[in-house]
Amino acid sequence: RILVIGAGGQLGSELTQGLWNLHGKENVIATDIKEAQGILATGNFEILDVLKEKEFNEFIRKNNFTQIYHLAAVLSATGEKNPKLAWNLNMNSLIQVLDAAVEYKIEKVYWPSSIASFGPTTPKIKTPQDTIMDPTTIYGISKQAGERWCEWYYKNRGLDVRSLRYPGLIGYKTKPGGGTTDYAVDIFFKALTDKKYECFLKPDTYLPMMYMDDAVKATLDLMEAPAEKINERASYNISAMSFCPSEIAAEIKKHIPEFEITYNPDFRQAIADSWPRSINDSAARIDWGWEPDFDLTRMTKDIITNLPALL
Ligand code: VAH
Repeated sequence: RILVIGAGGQLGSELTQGLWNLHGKENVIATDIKEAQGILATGNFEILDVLKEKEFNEFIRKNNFTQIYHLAAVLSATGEKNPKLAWNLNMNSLIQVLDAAVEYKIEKVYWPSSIASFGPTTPKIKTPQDTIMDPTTIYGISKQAGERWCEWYYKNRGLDVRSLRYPGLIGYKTKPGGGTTDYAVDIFFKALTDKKYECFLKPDTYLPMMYMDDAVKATLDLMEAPAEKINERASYNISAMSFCPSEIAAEIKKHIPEFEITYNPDFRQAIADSWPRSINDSAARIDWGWEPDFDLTRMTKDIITNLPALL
């Protein structure tokens, strides 16, 4: 039985569906702090607040889970406005999940890290798997610290916990979730409804990105790989493409010629400028066969084709 914490979020809602396909709907319990929306409501769903330690541990004890996917977090931009909330949710909930996983002998745990673990002095082009990490956001600090906690629990408690440093994730099935890379999600909603978008980043702000379908595939491939193939127990670099706002706008204009983008950078520009431009994910490709399916052209076509039905 599989537990998903934070199933209602941008990644959670699509990863849950990937887990249904892989393990069967009846074997997945999706949870979040508020009622399920849309397709999530068609599966096993429960209200669960990971920060309520007693109830959480009781829930784990009585459900004999074999895997836990801990996705609940506050993202970078929101975290800068609520630093204490971000640290408490992102950090304390992870430690609690790791502890419960050891106590109740959970076979495998998944926890997402992020390119936000990197900072301004990290090499920006083809950022290496092992390199300087000086994150400048509370979210990034919680991801960098979380990676160290995961490695510690693997080495000192024998817990099979696995992690990916996601780039910006782009999915159209949920609204943007307070991330700095979420301009690349919002731009599609605005292109289809208003045919224009005011971007909060500069036109040439390159960031590593990945379509949600590839993020789900990577996560399931990582979790299904034999333990002996997993050589990174902090978190794996992973990416599919890098692009900037002017490039994704040009790609959208191929489908919606009258689409117009304007630029009005805000506090999120400094966050984006502290992150890598591109990622070296050769370790993931070598260790467990990572290979993305979607580039900017294919992703844009897929979203422009499928999003209208949801609007
Ligand atoms: C954010 N989407 O923008 C997340 C992600 C690399 C970015 O961590 O905060």
